[in-house]
Amino acid sequence: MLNDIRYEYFESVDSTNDRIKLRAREDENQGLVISAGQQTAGKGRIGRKWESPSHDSIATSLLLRPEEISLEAIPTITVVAAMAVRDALYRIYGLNGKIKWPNDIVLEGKKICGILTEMEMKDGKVWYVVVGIGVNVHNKNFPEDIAFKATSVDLELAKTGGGHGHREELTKEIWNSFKKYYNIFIETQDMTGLREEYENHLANRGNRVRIEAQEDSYEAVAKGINNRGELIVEVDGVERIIRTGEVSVRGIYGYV
Ligand code: BT5
Repeated sequence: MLNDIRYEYFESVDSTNDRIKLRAREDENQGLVISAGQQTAGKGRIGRKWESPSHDSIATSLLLRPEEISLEAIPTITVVAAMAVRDALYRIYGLNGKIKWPNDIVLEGKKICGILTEMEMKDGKVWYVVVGIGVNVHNKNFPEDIAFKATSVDLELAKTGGGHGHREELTKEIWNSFKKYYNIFIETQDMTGLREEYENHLANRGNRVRIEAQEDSYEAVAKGINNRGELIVEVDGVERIIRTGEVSVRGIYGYV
């Protein structure tokens, strides 16, 4: 169970995930959140870079110490976190995002949030887990390589009459929402209690997608997720399970 959440804020850090890791190794308790105004070395998955320019976006990470968790349940925490961000954006701003499995929230085909879950083992067990969330809030422009596929809260609100996001308010709403979903998840260590709601918000459900794995790339229809939070796709009438986060799932017309 995740109960109390404690917030710390820094103007600038390398990566909020890395800050949490340092604290975790110093035996900090579960529930610490570290957020930053800016990251100088924000990380995406598999060595990619995450842009979090000065005071435009949220960079926030949470320390978890799930007891007796199985290793295979760890990637599902990313899936749970995606539900929390979607929920928070909807509650505060009415922004009706879709979840692009496993770790993005998208609005009209553009990425507003990315999630990076990391963990460390000790004595053959999960020692701690870090859930890192980046959300674009005030960003108006993005670097050229991502401009076509990135958006922010303010850019989306501008389409529907204006308004601005608020980073602190949104950060707290995200983690409150995460607490709600995580405590449902942790009872069974899977998506049994969350799957239906998740699938209602899954981008590309029922549509053709391209699965891009390292050795292989093919088209499939996205069907939903299983209780482990893995993506179910169908290829020529046969179901396949997409397990690893190291594949990309793309709509066949562009990024989403
Ligand atoms: C992610 O990776 O989307 C995970 C991002 C996690 C960021 C948070 S911020 C707090 C915590 N501390 C960290 O150091 N990280 C976490 P991935 O699915 O691999 O996507 C990375 C790709 O997204 C990049 O290669 C770019 O194409 C694109 N990208 C980078 N910055 C972006 C941004 N601000 N908005 C939209 N897309 C971006």
